[in-house]
Amino acid sequence: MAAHRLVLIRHGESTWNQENRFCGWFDADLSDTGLQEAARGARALAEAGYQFDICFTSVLKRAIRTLWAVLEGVDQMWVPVVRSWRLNERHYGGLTGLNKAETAAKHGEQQVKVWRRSFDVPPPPMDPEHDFYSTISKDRRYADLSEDELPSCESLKDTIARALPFWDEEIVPQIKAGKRVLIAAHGNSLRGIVKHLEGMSEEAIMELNLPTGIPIMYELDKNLKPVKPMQFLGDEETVKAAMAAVAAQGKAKK
Ligand code: DG2
Repeated sequence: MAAHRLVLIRHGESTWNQENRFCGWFDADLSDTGLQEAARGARALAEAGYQFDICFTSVLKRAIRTLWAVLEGVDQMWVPVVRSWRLNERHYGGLTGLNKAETAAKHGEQQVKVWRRSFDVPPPPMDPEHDFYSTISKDRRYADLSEDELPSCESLKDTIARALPFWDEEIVPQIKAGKRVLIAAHGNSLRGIVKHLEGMSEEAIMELNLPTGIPIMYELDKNLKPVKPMQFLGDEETVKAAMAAVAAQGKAKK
């Protein structure tokens, strides 16, 4: 029997998803398609009668705006929201801003898959000469991070290591207190949470690609173990196509 329900949503398509660029901690906004995806996700939640007591998101506007669109769509804009850099997308280091297909043409699709989906291989670090170094590393939203906390690149393992303390200390107590929780975050920060929740292996998580803007529902037991596989609130064909499209972003253009 499920004791709790948890809803996760990867933000709608961002302008940099649309341009197929590695985004990471760059603060790209939603594209028009992304806004529509978020509104569609909200409609699915509204039609199914979902209610939330508390929401969590990153400090990046593509996730925040998705959350706004969802809360507007379900008419629950009053629900408290907690933002944390610990739910940010993984930091894509020196790859930030590069086109994924062009990077695959240059370095090979296998290398790009390793950078995108391996568990513990980080992308090359972002050095101070990088075009987006100051924009990201000197942003005042990260002023309170210690030198050790502010990354120059992150593997999925690193992303999980900084997201888990927030999950354990801030999110878990809310779920256990019976609060209905919604988390709006990113492809890889959510893959990290999914890996943790499901106890997935490093190999299995490599193959998981989360679609943009489609709510994912978990039914959890009292120890927060899923009692069923994740359920997408969207039709099967759309979900499959969206997941395949994410996987294909790392292919070189023919
Ligand atoms: C994407 C994920 O993050 O990229 O940083 O480019 O979820 O914030 O759009 P998101 C990025 P992939 O790991 O799927 O290449």
